[in-house]
Amino acid sequence: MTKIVFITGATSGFGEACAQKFASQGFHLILNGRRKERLIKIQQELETKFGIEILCLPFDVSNKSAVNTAIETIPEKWQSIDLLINNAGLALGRDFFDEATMNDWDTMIDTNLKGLLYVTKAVLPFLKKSKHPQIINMGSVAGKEVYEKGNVYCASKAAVDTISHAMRIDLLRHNIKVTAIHPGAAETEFAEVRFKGDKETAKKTYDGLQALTANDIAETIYYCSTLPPHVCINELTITCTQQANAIFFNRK
Ligand code: NDP
Ligand code: 8X3
Repeated sequence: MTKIVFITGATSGFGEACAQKFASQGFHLILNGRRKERLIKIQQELETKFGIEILCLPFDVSNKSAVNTAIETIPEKWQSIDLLINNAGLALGRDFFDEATMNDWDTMIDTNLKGLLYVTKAVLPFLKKSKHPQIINMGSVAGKEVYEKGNVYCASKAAVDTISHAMRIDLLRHNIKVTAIHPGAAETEFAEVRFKGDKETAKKTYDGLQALTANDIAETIYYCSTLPPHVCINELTITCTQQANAIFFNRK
């Protein structure tokens, strides 16, 4: 088989855009997300359009045994994974530290950090067999600067930043590239999830901004993963022109 890319959180936003981009370039895909029906729809669309093959692996990345079972039982022909994109993640709530809920905190830490660790650990035995293995972790500008009411989401993404550096160092001896991508505001389902279905509040996130799109991120990830074998982008921060970092915006 040609190259295989494993994408977590592929049912919408950055993950789905990456699936589109890599499929259009002839890669085979393993797609994860909890919403199985969306995965199947994407699979049917991309297999028909681009003549590539897709394996759907619907599981919750924060469920350690579900992660291990799904990945350990990947059919042999799908085991030669070259690129893992750890993208699944979310923010839940935008509340002061003293007013935020413990459940939201647990879900963010379990998904954004522990989920990334579980998936990576399970996929690594396959990645190590690739000639040119790479892991791309989805961080955020929220992991670079803390903003008001960002508390645990920011902390979870700061942890992704740190663990990406750690992986780069510890996996160096296996010649595995590790790249952390830190995007600023991008218009996906992210804000709607954060504000728990409140579309009006979600929309305000992007008021007066020409925000990044999911395609901007997919193009960037594709670039980072198709460089010559001796070149590794260790981390990359990307924002729209109207955003300087997690705090400073020039909204019109
Ligand atoms: P979306 O909400 O559009 O996509 C999130 C994806 O993650 C979905 O496919 C969702 O699938 C999946 N996901 C969430 N929880 C789980 C879980 N427990 N197990 C498996 N999959 C899960 O948001 P984005 O595309 O914007 O977000 C993708 C990543 O980018 C996240 O890590 C986010 O923190 C990060 N990010 C987003 C930014 C933005 O402004 N949009 C900026 C910086 C970083 P399903 O619900 O089907 O499980
Ligand atoms: C998503 C970007 O600024 O909303 O990670 O936290 S932000």
